Amino acid sequence: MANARYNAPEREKHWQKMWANANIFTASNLHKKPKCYVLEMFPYPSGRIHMGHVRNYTMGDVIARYKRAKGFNVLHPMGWDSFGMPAENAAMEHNTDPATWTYNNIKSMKTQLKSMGLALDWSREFATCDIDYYKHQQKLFIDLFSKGLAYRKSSKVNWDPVDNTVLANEQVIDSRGWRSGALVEQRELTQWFFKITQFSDDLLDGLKSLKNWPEKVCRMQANWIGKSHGLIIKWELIDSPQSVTELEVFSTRPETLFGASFLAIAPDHPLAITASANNQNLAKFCEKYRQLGTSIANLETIEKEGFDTGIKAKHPLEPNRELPVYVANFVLMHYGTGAIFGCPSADQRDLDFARKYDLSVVPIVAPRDAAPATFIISDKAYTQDGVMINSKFLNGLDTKLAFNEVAKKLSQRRINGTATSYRKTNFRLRDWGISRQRYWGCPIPIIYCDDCGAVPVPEEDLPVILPKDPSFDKPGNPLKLHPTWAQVNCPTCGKPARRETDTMDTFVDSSWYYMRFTAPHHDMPIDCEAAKYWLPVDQYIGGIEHAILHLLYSRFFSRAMGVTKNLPKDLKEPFSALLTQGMVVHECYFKRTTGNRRIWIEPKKYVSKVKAIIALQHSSKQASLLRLVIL
Ligand code: HQ5
Ligand code: ZN
Repeated sequence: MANARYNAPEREKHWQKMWANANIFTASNLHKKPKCYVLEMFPYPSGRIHMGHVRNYTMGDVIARYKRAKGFNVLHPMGWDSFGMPAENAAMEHNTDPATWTYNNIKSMKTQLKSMGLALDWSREFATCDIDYYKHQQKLFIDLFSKGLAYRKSSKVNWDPVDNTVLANEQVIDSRGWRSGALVEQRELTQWFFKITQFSDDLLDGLKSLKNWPEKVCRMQANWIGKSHGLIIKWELIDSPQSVTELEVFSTRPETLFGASFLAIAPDHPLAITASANNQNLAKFCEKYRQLGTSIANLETIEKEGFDTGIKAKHPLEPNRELPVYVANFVLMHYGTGAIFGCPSADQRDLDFARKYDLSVVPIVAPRDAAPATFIISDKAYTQDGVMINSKFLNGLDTKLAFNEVAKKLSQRRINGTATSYRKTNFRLRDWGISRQRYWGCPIPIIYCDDCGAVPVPEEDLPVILPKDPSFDKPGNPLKLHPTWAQVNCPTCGKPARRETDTMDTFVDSSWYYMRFTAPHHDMPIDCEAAKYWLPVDQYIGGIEHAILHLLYSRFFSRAMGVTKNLPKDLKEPFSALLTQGMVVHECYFKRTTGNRRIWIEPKKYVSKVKAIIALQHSSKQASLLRLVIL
């Protein structure tokens, strides 16, 4: 009946049933046809499918169907990124347990996705909180540990005092926890790290081969890795405490040396600590900024503060000039050597600092088309390349050339017979801290013994399973508070020992799920044959919000798993083509409750009241409601 209306609910159901019965979307690992692996970023099971998911998964569906029609053997799987804080918060709010909440959400979201009739191979479905998934992740962790790619160190972390957990720098917004809204503190904690920096160069080089990635994403990753070439320059100190006679400074722009007017060191630099010993005010200053901490992200915006240590440094190229040494809040200990020389005319941060503390500003680089004699710097530093001025033997040279000239000159310089400068490559990328003080994550399979130290759980004792009866009554990590879960005997000596109670960052779960889809029921994490057949993913689709972390962590995992031999070495790049759709967003509102926790308000509850809420926000002294626009 050509004129009958298409009865969508009925016909869709009919065809979905036909497809399911014929298993037409089930991919075979043994096929002569050329393969095509289409994947969209798998969802957090937050409760309901969002319009953003619909958009994302429709795009993949169109490609998967097209490729199938073109005769490809198509793999188009779906699963659930199901560990993480939302489940724990929901458990606390609604008095359920995270597993029940999560699996219920998965059930209803799966029904929603199914009703869309997506061409998905549901036989490969898994959730990262399935024991059968995370047990393999524990094996991967132990393999990484045995190769030195997972290690423990003490470090300063962002601590959210409301959610009682560590936050990544990216999760700190305006000094507050992204979820709780609480003011973040700095704490020193021993944590597990993945050694992503071992691959800094390779991760950067690999970007060149990603011809079908958006240029923007490659650029963002390159900036994140932040490779820079510079010079380490030793400065002789005068009036310095005790035996400290020199200070090593890293600079990517040593050609600006003649414009230097001060040196600055980080509040936790060893020299700052030594100098604090007999200077109480300095000690107080350092302590304040050690506590507050500074992440790379908010360097640009913080008010620059410094403290003059009274120590002086001899200019390496002008022995008669002495520069003051400050402790400054914008210098980071973990970047370069934790010490910089400030050249105000060529760096905005240094200029702000110099204006505040009345230090000299000498222009040393001028734009190529400027008249050097009249070129001045007022409130804006000239940070670009150009022609050297006021710089003795460098005058008239291009900045790039001047870099080499300075390097040459300094390399001839000696203090007490030793070289005083050398070239150095520096990276901005840091190792990946994966410890989270939370229940709903993959347990880190380590046992601490007083005699044997950190011992990996023997493979035959895996998996380390989460206890089924977590209590969220008290703040803190339910695994740590659990009466028996952590008690265990040392696998090496048999004495009573304790389990690691931290769990892994959920980004670990999503760093290898696309590999697991190639053989989701295999008894090892990866079936290398299946991986060789299906990988890399031919088309990956997901939100731009994952341009850096998830996509970089995945590229790290494929490399690290090559080292541990869990994956063939030549599968270094997991996604050969990438499409980053924008996210579907709208304004959303949070309510601040007692305990400073933020609670999301459902749109239907405020749509008619939006004006009132904004008004309340402006007038209320307690600012009980705040408005957030998620970009
Ligand atoms: C969108 C929205 C919401 C979502 N589980 C992670 C995740 O982002 C992905 C992992 C690989 C790390 C898009 C989003 C992403 C996909 C799944 N989305 N608009 N999960 N409002 O559930 O476009 O960009 O948040 O590609 O849906 O999103 S997720
Ligand atoms: Zn022991």
